Parts: sequence; C-alpha cells; structure tokens
Amino acid sequence: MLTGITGQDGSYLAEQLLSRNYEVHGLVRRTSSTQRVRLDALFHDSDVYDKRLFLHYADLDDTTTIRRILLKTEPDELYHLAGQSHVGASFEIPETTCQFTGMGTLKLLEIVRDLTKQPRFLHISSSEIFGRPDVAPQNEQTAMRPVTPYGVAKTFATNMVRLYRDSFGLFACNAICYNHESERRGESFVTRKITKAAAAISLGLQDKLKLGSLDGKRDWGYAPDYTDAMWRMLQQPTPDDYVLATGKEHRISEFLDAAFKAVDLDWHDYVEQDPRYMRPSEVTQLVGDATKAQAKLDWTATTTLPELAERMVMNDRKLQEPQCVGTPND
Ligand code: G4F
Repeated sequence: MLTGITGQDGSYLAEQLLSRNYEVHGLVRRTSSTQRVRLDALFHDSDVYDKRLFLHYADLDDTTTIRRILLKTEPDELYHLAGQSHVGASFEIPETTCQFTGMGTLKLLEIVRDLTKQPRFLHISSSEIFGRPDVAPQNEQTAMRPVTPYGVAKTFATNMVRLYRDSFGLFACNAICYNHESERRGESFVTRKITKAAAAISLGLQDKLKLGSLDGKRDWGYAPDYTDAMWRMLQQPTPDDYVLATGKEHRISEFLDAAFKAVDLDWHDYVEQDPRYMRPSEVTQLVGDATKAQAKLDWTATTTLPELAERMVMNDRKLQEPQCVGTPND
C-alpha cells in the first residue's frame, strides 16, 4: 500500500514493486485525478491495472476511509510518501503543511497501531529536519534543527515514527531522504524548473528563466535509487532509520551549468533573479552521510549530478518538441 502513489517517488516505487511481483495498492485523492500522468503507462496496461495495481480514493485526513481500506486490503508493507512536499510553499500554507505532512503521518500510525495484522511502515522523512545543522555531513544521529514549516512538520512526523516504533513496537522506519530528482520531478522544484527551461530555451520556446536565491547547495540524487532503498529498508530483520543521500554537495549554479551545457547554452545569458521565489529562511550545509544504508542495505546512490541534469533536460526536450515549429535556436 502506498500513499502518494501518483507522485514522483510513488510512481517509481509502484513500478519497482510490480516488477518484484507485488500486488500494489495506492491511496489517491479525488482531486488528484488530473495528476495521474506518472502512472499512465501502468494505468493503460490491461495486465496490470485492476489486476495487480489497485487505486483507492482517500484523503490523508479521512481516517475512517483509510482504516476501512487497510482492513480490507491487509497490506504487508505500507509506504507513506504523501504530503505537502514543497518547502517554499510551506511558508505560504503552514497549516495545510502541518495537517498533511505532520498530522497525516500520526493519523496513519494510529490506524496501524490498532490493526490486528500490522503492515511494516515506511515514512519518507527529509533532510529538512536538520535545517541548519552543526555538523556536515549529517547522519541518523544528527540533531534535528528545522528552519522551515515543512521541516518542522517532518520533524514531528519523524519523531512520531520513532516513538511508535519504540513505544508500541511497530515495524516503522524513517527514510531520511536528501533531494532526489528525476524526469518525473514536479515542475515547481528547482531542478525540473531549470531542465524544463533549458529544454524550452534550446527549442526557441522560452527566453528567460526566473529563479530565487542561487546561494543554496543541495545533495541531489536520482529518485529511483531512493525508492529502491525504501523497499530494502522494509526487508530488514529490524526496523530502523536510514539517511539516503549521495554525500556530494552541489551549488544550484552547478546544476545550471550541467543542464544548460546539455543543450550547448550558457545559463548566464538566460537566468534572472526574482524575489517572488526567495524564501524567508533557507537550510544550509545539507549533505548526507549514507554509510549506514551502504553497510546494512547494500545501497549507494550512483547517478552523478551531470548525468542527472542531462537525463532530465533530454526528457524535457522530448516532451516539448511537439510544441516547437521551425528549427531550434533559429
Ligand atoms: O527544489 P527545491 O524547491 O527543493 P528543497 O527546498 O530542497 O526541497 C526538496 O528536497 C527536500 C529534501 O529532500 C524535500 F524534503 C522536499 O520535499 C523537496 O523535495 O529548492 C532547492 C533550492 C532552494 O534553496 C531554493 O530556495 O533551490 C532554491 N531555488 C531558487 N530558485 C528555488 C528557485 N526553488 C524553487 N522551488 N523554485 C525556484 O524558482
């Protein structure tokens, strides 16, 4: 059972589980019906949809419906990936962020606690819990010092998962994920915004790219690697928390370099700063130490930043080419 099955991580995890012969169930919001594009291939595969992949309608705060679905489907594993995940937006909608990202997790844990057959539970936590840490790189023991509403909500949820594991004996794990991107990344996150713009500019469909602060550095990996680690976490003999990261910190300008280089352009000619995309506060020095995941899960993030950027730009060119009339860069 997956919450957030229509998102980037949910869609990759669903594919990986299906390829491992799982029967996969996903919770979807009624309003997310137009957001199923990432599941399109599975949805239109008559051997998969409604045979090995099942979707159920339930909002994260609809505990009665979720309880009913869990009682009926009796999942072995429950991957909780849903929530308001945009850090910038969390400053605009802190209550909604805490309601879904924080309380949504607690409500699920409460339901699982009452089930006779309890599934193994995975919560997708975030490097945002570390906020402005004293140490770099961070590991599972690093103190949580969030500085964004999203980070505060994730800290609450992460601690609740630990509490339900320690106090109520749930097989509950936190995947403490650093930034992970892909061709399926939402278009408002900085990497996808950049790759989509680089592709559009190279096709003559866009002139400028407006961004917020370029001072940030991130530890950026490739999303399917991270969902694979999530599955590995639930196959362990005991529940635990794991940092999932590449261990490499890059500036936003390095991602810009790689993305625009993939289409033979120089980003300095196109990028403008726009205060609308600046945040009231920013995390710093977020870079993860995934030694434990490597040792216990036999997992490492392998995709490099230039590979990731190029892959995303080429995919965005393919998606936008049909809109392009005439020769690119005429
Ligand atoms: O792409 P971002 O929005 O990612 P952010 O804030 O690091 O959060 C992502 O990663 C977290 C860790 O895994 C997740 F928990 C979270 O759910 C999400 O997936 O922003 C990255 C950086 C920031 O410093 C931001 O200020 O890019 C900077 N930035 C500059 N211009 C921009 C923009 N970010 C966005 N979204 N849009 C801009 O125009």
